[in-house]
Amino acid sequence: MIVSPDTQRENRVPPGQSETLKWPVLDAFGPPRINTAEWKLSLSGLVNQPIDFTWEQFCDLPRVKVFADFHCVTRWSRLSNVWEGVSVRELMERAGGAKAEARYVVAHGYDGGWTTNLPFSEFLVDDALVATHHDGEPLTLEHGAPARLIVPRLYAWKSAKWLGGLEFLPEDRAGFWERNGYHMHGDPWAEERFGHGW
Ligand SMILES: Nc1nc2c(c(=O)[nH]1)N[C@H]1C(S)=C(S)[C@@H](COP(=O)(O)O)O[C@H]1N2
Ligand SMILES: [Mo]
Repeated sequence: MIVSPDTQRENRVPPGQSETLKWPVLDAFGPPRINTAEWKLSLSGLVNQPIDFTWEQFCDLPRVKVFADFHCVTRWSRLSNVWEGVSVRELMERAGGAKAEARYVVAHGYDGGWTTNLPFSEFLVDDALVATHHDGEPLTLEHGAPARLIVPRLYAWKSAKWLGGLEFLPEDRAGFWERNGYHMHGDPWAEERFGHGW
């Protein structure tokens, strides 16, 4: 099991957050219906070998478990989650690695073009994965099934549910909430909730 470094802090609840034992559902448009026969996960843009995984191909990849906390910008934190899925490092290897110019990532959801952006250096870390399971159970549709991105070190809105694509870019490009004022980076320990111009 990979242990997310923030779970080893003495105080695991970032400033301005409160612990919740429940797991609230938050999204902009509600869940899309995704048929795994049609599902794909595409890695595109600045990777050496752009690739589309079918559901079968994705399920055949080596899997990891990650122990991590989950911090929502609406001020709840759910501690001690066990996520299971495919590490982003594994996915990047299958795409031949990123090109040197790749500096940012845009994650695309299947929910009507929803996106979120993050720095590549925050994405390619040991505790980031594309998860299919949470605490030993398959993800429910409302929490992002069949597969969602999990980036534990950033606020939860960067963890795209219903993940369909990862796009690698030379420059930052605001996603859905970021265009509406959310922070381009989103570090919960620095309370990067809202960005410039908010
Ligand atoms: N595709 C997609 N992913 C998304 C969202 C969304 O609207 N669409 N909302 C984000 C927000 S704002 C949060 S706080 C987390 C919430 O995840 P949860 O509903 O599993 O708690 O999902 C994030 N991922
Ligand atoms: Mo959120």
